[in-house]
Amino acid sequence: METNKTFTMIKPDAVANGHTGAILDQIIKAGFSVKAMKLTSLSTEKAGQFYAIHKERPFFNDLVKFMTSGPIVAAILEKENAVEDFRKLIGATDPKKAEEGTIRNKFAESIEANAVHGSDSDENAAIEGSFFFSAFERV
Ligand code: 3AN
Repeated sequence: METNKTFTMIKPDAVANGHTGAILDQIIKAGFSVKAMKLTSLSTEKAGQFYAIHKERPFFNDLVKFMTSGPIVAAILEKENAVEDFRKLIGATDPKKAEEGTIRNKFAESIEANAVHGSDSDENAAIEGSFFFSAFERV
C-alpha cells in the first residue's frame, strides 16, 4: 500500500465561490504535487457510491444533494505522509472547529459545505483515487 498519495475533492461550495485557485495554491505550497486532476461533477449515483459509508447517517441525502449541486475538482496528490499531512492541512470536518489557517477554516461555509475532501486512510486514498482516475489514462 502506498503511503505517499492522497485523494482530494474541492467541493461545489468552494468551486462556486471561486476558491479553487487559492486552495490549490495552499496545497502546492504545503509541499504536495498534483499527480492527476480534473474539473468534473458527480451524478447522484456516483456521489451515493462515494459516500456509501455514510448511507445510514441522517445527513446522507443532503450530502449527496450538495455534492451533486455543481462542479468539483478531483485530484490525486503526492507527498511523504500524504494522508495525515493533508488532513492536518484541511482541518476539522466542522469549520468552526478547524484550526486557524487550515483550508476549511479559511474557505468552508458549514460542516456540510466544507470546501474540501481528504481521504482518511491509505486504503481509502487508493479506492477514492481510482473512483475518478485510471492508472493509464491518456487523452
Ligand atoms: P471528513 O470529510 O472530515 O473525513 P466525514 O468522512 O466524517 O468527514 O464526513 C464526510 C462528509 O460528510 C463531510 N466532509 C461533510 O461534508 C459531511 N458531514 C459529516 N458530518 C456531517 C454532519 N454532522 N452534518 C452534515 N454533514 C456532515
